[in-house]
Amino acid sequence: MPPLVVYQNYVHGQYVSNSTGETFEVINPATGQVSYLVETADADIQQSAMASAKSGFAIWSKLTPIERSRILLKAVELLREQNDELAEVEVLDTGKPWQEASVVDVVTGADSIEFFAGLAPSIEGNQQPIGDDFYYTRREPLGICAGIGAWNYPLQIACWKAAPALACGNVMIFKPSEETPRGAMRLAEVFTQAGVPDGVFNVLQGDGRVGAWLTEHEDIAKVSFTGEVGTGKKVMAAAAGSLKDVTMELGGKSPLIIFNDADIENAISAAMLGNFYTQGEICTNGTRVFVQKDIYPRFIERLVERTEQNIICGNPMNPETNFGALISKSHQQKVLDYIEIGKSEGATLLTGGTALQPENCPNGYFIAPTIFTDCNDEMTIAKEEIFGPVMTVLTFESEEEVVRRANNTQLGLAAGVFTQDISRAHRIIHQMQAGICWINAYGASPAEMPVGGYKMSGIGRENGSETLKAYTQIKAVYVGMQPLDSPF
Ligand code: TXE
Repeated sequence: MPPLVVYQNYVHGQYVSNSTGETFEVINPATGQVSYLVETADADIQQSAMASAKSGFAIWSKLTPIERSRILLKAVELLREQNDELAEVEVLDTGKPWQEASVVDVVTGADSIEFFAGLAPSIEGNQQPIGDDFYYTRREPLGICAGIGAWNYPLQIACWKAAPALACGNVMIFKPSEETPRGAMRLAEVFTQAGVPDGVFNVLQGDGRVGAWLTEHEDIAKVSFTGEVGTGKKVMAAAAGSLKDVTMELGGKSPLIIFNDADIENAISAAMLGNFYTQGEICTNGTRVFVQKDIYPRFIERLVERTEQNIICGNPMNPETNFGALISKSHQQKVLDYIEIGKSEGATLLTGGTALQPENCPNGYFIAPTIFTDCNDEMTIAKEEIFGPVMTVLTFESEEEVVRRANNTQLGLAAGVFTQDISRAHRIIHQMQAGICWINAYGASPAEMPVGGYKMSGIGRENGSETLKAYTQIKAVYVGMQPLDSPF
């Protein structure tokens, strides 16, 4: 058995070794085998990353926006050139199918960097005459930003946080999830190859302790966090100590509403995408599927048919596979526990409900695509984020009823509606207490579109021109053109 590769922290344009020798294992979810080790960012690494970020900021923030844009666009070119290699890294770290990673993960990361690189030169202030005097404003960078990532889209999340931050002249120290360390490392390498100065994008490895150090550090101006609601609360509480700005991209339990007049095959595609794509590990998933009474029998019949016929679970690197492994054994168990709760609370298990052991990946963390019906809003599987391939189907009769029930949650990340009645589509969506909505679609999240949650699902946005403002601060400058008028 060859010795395991040991990856390190990326500081000031290179990999650096820690002093403690502390490492942690990373497991390939599809095989259950340890893929490699990673050195934890110990105190020495943390200090050097902060010093490196300061020196990187001194250079990067002095470039003109168009100079930053050029370098970031070079990084976009490199990401696209390395698409397949980077997609494989994501498959081996996350267990998601190659079929997805090769067309979504790197592409959507590169697109976000391209989008904000294009906006960078448009950052400008205002000027207004005040009599003979005048004032003007400057949009200035914040300084050192921290990015903290979740494990479901490692490279994409790192790109979505770095893109607006760097475009505005900030620098970033990024900590990926300890489950999926490599995507962010590869992004750091690409940034260096593209000419991003050392210290502008450092990557620290480790668990919540490294994340907490970043969140509490007084030299961090802003924290952008992606993860569970519970963790988000901890991050925000820690950030309060030094009054940091925060962006929070948290969990959801989003409604997908299907009316009687919906295109049934399209609606079923949305329900399956919104529960089984990335084996259900997507925060915006439409996991509460509300189906109007008349269409319900036909919807359920076709949904089960397509679920049992069209989902190919197995080795994620096999291009035929469209349904991969969950991130870890403990997460697999957590999802299986939710399935048991669903059964014990009286829901009907229509299909799935068990762990799977595909022939080509017998030791991976797989769960069959699972559908529950005869559900009610009080059930645990209708209220809590499961973050796995478990669909909860509910029925409704009227618009008023479904709007009330869909909104009856502290979460508010996403919502979807399927109907051919265009007025009803907008009427329903305008009443949804959610930040990311789809009409006769589900899941698409282009760089141009701002995404983020209402209520407990988050604060702030990622992507979209809105997000640029979150990475600059406004300085107002008043200019006196006359001798100062003073009573003293
Ligand atoms: O989150 P965790 P996970 C959500 C998704 C689900 C969760 C899954 O809905 O709820 O993310 O990701 C670090 N101080 N989204 O399990 O456990 C930890 O090391 C600072 C929403 O990874 O919260 C990891 O890097 N950091 C999203 C990160 O926090 C801490 C899209 C997240 O860990 C910390 C994708 C602490 N005290 C997933 N404790 C969206 N809305 O767009 C842990 N961490």
